[in-house]
Amino acid sequence: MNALRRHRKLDAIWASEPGWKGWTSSVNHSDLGRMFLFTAFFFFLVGGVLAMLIRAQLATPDSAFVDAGAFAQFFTMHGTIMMFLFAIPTFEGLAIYLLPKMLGTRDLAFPRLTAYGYWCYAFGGAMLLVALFFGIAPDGGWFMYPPLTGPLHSPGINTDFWLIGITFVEISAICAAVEFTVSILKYRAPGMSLDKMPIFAWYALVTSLMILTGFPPLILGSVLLEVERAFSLPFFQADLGGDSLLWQHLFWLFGHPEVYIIFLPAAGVISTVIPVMARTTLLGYGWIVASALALAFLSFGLWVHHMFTTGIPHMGLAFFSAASTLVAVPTGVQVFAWIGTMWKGRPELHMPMLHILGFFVTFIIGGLTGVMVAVVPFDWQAHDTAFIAAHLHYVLFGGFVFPMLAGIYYWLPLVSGRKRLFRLGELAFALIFVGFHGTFLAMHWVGLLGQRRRIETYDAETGWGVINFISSVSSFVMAIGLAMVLVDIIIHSFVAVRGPRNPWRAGTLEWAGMSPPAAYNFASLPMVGARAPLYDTPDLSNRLAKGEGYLGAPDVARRETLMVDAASGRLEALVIYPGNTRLPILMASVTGGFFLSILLKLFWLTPLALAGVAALALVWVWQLGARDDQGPQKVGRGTLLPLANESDRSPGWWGSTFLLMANATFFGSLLFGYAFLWTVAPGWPPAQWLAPSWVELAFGIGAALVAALAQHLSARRNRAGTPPMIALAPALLATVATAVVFGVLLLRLPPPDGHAYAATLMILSVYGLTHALLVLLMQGFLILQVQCGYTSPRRRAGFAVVALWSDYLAAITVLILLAAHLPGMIA
Ligand code: HEM
Ligand SMILES: [Cu+2]
Repeated sequence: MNALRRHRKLDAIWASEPGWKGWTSSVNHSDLGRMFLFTAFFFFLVGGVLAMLIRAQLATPDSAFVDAGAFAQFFTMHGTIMMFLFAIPTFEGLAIYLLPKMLGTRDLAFPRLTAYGYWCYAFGGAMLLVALFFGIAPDGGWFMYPPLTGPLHSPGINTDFWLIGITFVEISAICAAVEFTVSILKYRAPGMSLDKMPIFAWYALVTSLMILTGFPPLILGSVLLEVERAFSLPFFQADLGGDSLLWQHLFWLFGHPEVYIIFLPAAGVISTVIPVMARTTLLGYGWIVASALALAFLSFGLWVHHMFTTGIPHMGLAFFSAASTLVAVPTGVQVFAWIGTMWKGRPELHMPMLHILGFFVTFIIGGLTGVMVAVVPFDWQAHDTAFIAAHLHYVLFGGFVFPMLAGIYYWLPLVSGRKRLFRLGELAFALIFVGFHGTFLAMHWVGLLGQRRRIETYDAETGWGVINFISSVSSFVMAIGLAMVLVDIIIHSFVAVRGPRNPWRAGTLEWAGMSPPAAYNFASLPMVGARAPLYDTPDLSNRLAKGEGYLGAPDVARRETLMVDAASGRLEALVIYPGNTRLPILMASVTGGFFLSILLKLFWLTPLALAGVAALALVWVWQLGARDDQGPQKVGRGTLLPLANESDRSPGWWGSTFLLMANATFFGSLLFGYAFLWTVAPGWPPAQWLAPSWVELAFGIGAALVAALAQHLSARRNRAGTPPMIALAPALLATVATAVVFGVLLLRLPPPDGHAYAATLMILSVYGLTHALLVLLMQGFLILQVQCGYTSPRRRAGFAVVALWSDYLAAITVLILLAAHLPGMIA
């Protein structure tokens, strides 16, 4: 097959539908990555306009440009949009677009999930925009502290938009994180062992693991606060056994790691761009990976430094203060590795490099003020002043926006296949740089003079007028610069001339495909033997186009890629992807129906929407089944591989594993909340207990364990070729028994709106019941598959997946029942 015929055939298999249809049915990562980035930049614009409104209001003393209520919505929505609808989605979009190309594969692990995540993000973001448009946007600050945001002080719908919209958007972050983790570990080019992975993939892996463990506490917090607002269960109300500090703990358990979730991808861009611009290799690859891991690990122990002024015990203050200053160490390692890389090579000052220099200056200043506020006595002075707002912008703008601008200019020629025509970018950079420092140096200054953050006006006597005026004028200079970048990109996309394939002469695989990239990325998949394959094999692109790699003979019309061993990169299996479908957008709409039903208090709709999601999920999974065994498949270069779905460790198994990791953090945060309230909240222990029962405890734990064991037994029987139903039926029955135990627990609880104790137990039981029902659904589905001939000793992937979930159910059942019964028995 010649290169042109190969291209035509692959294109026919992989292309999205033309026109409008393609937007809603594409599951291709290049399309979805671009859609993510486009939407995220749109939100950056909205957030930027809000920032301009804030700065316009603060420019002069006694300003009456906007009133206090609107101002509160503006700063809340600015912070919310920038953190949740711009920064995280920009990382997601960039990684969705780039990762498969860098890793040498054809798509991410779960293409339909990519699309589902995008639509959840788009719909959730739209909900917040609607609120802003109608003037009913959230106004309690981006960290939403109760009791201000509780039912008593914020009775309107504003806060609900935040809690529900952000939870909806978070789904997309969890989807993307599961997807990146599995793709990076399992979907690489053969031969790419972990130590040959492009550095950006390492950062994306660490970031994804952080999302999986960092976002669930926030999701939990939002769920609890929304439940408190909608159904009066008191989690954060001190007079009913709750504690508003619980929110702060849950929020900052997420919020502090969030800063690194934003910074690490940016560091990944910097580590990718600097060596190429300096015409050398990255200095200290191993050290950089180690320090990224160390940062991730450390960041989870630091959340309390956002709460230094809440009356934490002195020992705690000392510990968290020391830990916070310690973060400077791994960050420093990376900064020195970057400087060393430039030292080693011969840096050229191309456009991306300008923004990297902007990053260095800004981020280092932000890091220094960060060490200042890690020192408790200073923080007591600076807390909630403009100084903190300025510090956070130095870190976020310096540590994220500048690197992303560098990344845009670096990868733009790849995306468009063109080269830049005018030198607009250089001027834009100068304006952004000067404008940024003018704005926020001034804010440090008035902060030290005592200006609090989030105030909408101040007296002329304060003497802050001139400084604020400088800040506001500078911010408009910055805005002009940012607008100029936009114009530059638009001109580039439509007017500029065709450029060479690999203009920066980079060594990583994303430059080895066509330019602009084809829907299938590579005509055949490379065998990788080095960290920079294009330096090793300069004619790699042509050889891949000629079909010298794997999967270069598209005889059957199906989307294929390879799966490898996670550590060594040895070939393991052939993966077949689903094609274009509108299932993801449909499922995201029904998911949206669920969230809307709660927002608008249309509770009759809630169970309908849930049933809809479950039904669509079953269709989704059913489509992956096969009626007969395929056996080993030819993947080119004389190699035979089994299908990924004919193994125990299928993509679904890997996906479930990491999804359960996020789920377990959610559950762990819930137990943490229970223990936290128990130890510090006023009014514990409660007057009224659940009547504890040894029988229930033993019966529930027994049932859940039997279910898990029988599930494993069914997998073993199926693999051995003996009928699995004999074990599946008891597994199903034992799961029913587990569900009944949770149901009984729910009915026996003291009134949940009376005390936080009963409220927390209620959430725990609902969590257990939901999981029992979920496992029931899976078992029922598996039984249906067995009955319809969709399983065999070879086609056994489903058994391992259900076993994983029923193990999880057993574990949480034990913990929930112990939490419910033991305290009462001991007391
Ligand atoms: C585009 C240039 C930007 C300007 C001019 C700007 C300006 C401002 C101003 C004036 C405030 C209010 C401070 C106060 O209330 O005292 C603010 C708050 C905030 N900004 Fe920005 N900002 C910009 C970009 C960003 C970016 C890129 C991020 C994050 C990725 C961000 C995140 C935040 C957050 C989290 C808050 C706190 C909101 C709150 O207090 O609830 N900003 N910004
Ligand atoms: Cu922090």
